Amino acid sequence: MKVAVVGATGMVGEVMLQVLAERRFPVTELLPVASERSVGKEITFEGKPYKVIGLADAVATKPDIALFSAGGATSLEWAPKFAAAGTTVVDNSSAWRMDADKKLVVPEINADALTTEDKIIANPNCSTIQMVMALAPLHEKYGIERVVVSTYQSITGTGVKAVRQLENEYQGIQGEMAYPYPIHRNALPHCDVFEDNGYTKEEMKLVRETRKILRDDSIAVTATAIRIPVVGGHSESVNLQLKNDFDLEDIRKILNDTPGVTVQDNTDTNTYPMPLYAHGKDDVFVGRIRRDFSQPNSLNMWIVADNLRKGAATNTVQIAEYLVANKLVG
Ligand code: A2P
Ligand code: 11C
Repeated sequence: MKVAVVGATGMVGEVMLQVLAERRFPVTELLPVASERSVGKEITFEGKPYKVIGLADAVATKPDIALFSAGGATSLEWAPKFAAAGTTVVDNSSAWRMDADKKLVVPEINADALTTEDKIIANPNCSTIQMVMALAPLHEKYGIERVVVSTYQSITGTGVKAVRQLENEYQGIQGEMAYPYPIHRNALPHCDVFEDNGYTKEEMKLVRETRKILRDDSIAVTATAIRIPVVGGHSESVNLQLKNDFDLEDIRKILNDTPGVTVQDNTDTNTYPMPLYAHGKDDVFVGRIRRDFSQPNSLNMWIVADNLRKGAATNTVQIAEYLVANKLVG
């Protein structure tokens, strides 16, 4: 496969390159793409140096697949140009996710909907991916009525500028701010921009994307998204109200048996998911699974994943793997 990575110099793009190499994706030619600022810059893939090229040059070489993580504006403008050249785009931005004609894919859940007609495929938001990985098998067995989620999100979700802001604040250096307030020793109830309804866009992604991926608009979802000074991954406190009563051991068993999910749940040994341990891993970790005694058919759980891996790069590469394995590309 001739593979373009658009945003190859960015935080997610770098992890995409790592994941492509680790998973031995069949790359016959790699095209690292970034903004004009980076054209000519060298990056390394599988130990070999590659020169960064611009978007127009990348389209002209007609790659089989383009993995995009260069922001929504770049995706809106350039994904259709790649698609018109015959390239299948897997886009990690929010640009196409809620477009009625575009599939929003978590391979373990809904890749079966993909066909050769899908030339722009959307990768969901990181906080949505890790949540639906745990929700999908429970929805299938018990039916989900309502989800109440609060997130504790890594600064890596914001990008390099935020990582620099935290490092500067550690060291007491005044520098460029990615957030309106200090993030060191702080928690900001503010991820992405505010919408007119009083929620942030990040919170509404959890609502809209969850329903689209689980193919069920009847699921009620409400979210509060918080940025915390952590780098390893996003954490989520999730309260689920199911349509039917459940056996807690069965919930644990279902999650244990779900590919891509690891249950870490033993209060005797202080075993529970944490971003420190999820960092660098591809699985979604679930723990603190317990009945919510305050209302019927309800439970609480704690879900953690590396937002740059399963939340972004890994999921994108898994979609590309599905396309290759099912001869939907190339
Ligand atoms: P560049 O490094 O040249 O700015 P991050 O989210 O970590 O900031 O990374 C964003 C990625 O998207 C980088 O690789 C960045 O390239 C790329 N990018 C940003 N704007 C554009 C653009 N207009 N065209 C192509 N790539 C872009
Ligand atoms: C965050 N979830 O942690 C965001 C990052 O819609 O793809 C990814 C934004 C997106 O801030």
